[in-house]
Amino acid sequence: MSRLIVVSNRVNPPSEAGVGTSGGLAMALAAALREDRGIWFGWSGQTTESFTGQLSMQKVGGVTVALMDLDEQDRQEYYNGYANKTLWPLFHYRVDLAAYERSFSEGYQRVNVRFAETLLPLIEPDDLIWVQDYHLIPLASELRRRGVKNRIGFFLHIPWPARGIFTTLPRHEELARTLFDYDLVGFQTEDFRDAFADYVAHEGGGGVLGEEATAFGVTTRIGAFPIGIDYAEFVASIDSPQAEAAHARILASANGRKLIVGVDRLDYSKGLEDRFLAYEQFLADNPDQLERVFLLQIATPSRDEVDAYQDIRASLEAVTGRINGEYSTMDWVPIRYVHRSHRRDELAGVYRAADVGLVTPLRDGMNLVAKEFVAAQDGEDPGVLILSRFAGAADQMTEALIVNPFSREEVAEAIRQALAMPLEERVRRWRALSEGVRRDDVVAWREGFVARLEASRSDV
Ligand code: GDG
Repeated sequence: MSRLIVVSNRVNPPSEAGVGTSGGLAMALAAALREDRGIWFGWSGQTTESFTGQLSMQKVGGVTVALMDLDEQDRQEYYNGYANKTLWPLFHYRVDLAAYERSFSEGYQRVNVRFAETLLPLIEPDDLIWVQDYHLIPLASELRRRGVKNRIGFFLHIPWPARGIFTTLPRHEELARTLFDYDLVGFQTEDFRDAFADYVAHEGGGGVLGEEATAFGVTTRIGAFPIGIDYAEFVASIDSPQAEAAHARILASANGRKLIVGVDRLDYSKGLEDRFLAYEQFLADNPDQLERVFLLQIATPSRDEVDAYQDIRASLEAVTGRINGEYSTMDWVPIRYVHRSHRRDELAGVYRAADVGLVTPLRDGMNLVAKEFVAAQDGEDPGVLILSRFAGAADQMTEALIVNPFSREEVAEAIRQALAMPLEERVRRWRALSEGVRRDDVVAWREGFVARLEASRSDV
């Protein structure tokens, strides 16, 4: 079997002790890399005064990790710039927030060249190369330009937007063209794959036939590979002392009140402000529920060097303060807003304690929190998942209460319905959901993608 090289912007394999803090994606990729003596290559997260191109190789949790530093200008133009101020907002339909600055696209290109040149000496003829996410779309082109003939796959973790949105990107054809230097391009859902196919047909002078996409005179293979969580690891973490402690602490502080939980990176795509307003609507519509329920929102700090993230933080704090000011009583606060990161196993305990999981992003590639929430429930007395139709996860998780996150009325009504749902219906919905989350886990995702990539050379 070929060796696997995973390339991503940041590299975060689980450390020996790390079940508590590392993510499911890291766990699943690490397992593959350990099995196949692979390499995980990416940016260290550190910057130096000028770029050195030096590689630091280390073994972390049995995985060979190859890290390079970038320089400060790279961080500003590539990471904070093109990745997080141009592509992220655009691919999440926030054209109003997308910044088009020439220095950003130059920085993006420069860093992709740096990735290619630094990675090049590590590549052996039979390696499979798997590039992750929107930071590195042009990487295959830069590798091909340097003579790399290996099979290279790409997986987009975020949505592929509708054609009318993507075409607002200056020089969008150039970016789209670089995807055709991959042997396989994976999307989270059929919808995103179809949006890409639509773009290709209208803007690339090509079309899609089955799994083959042709545009700009080149053919590649495309497919939907919905990502999952590391189900086994996540379920096991519920029995950890940290999860049990978090669970007990919340139940004690809930004082018999029902718990609605949200866990998200503090990001405008996650729809937190709309969520809070919908919850306020629920309180206004259902006065009998006052003091009987509370919303715990964990908003993990994220990208705080970017203005839009500082703005969303300020406006959320204002909305929380206003709602709490209006509704709180001496011993009840309707929203507990926690702007802090937590251990992964603590989060498992938090989900487990909840009666309702409120997952209402305005746009999301997949949304793993929805899957974690389901995995963490007690099957005898499960909580109810409310899920945005604009999360990729809604495609698979049809037994959730699916809502339009832009409609306060609809989300407020779903909260009411979830809190009132009889045990039998909760169990029935949860069984269907948890079966899917267990089966379509992150290992299935990784194996499905890698197998398709291995096969791709011979048949395109
Ligand atoms: C992107 C796409 C796609 C959250 N707070 C803490 C913490 N988390 C963990 C959650 C979950 C993960 O982070 C978040 O994953 P999501 O899928 O919800 O969202 P993004 O970060 O936006 O991820 C998304 C994903 O890529 C995978 O393809 O699903 O659509 O946007 O696992 O539990 N983990 C720890 N501490 C925290 O405070 N340890």
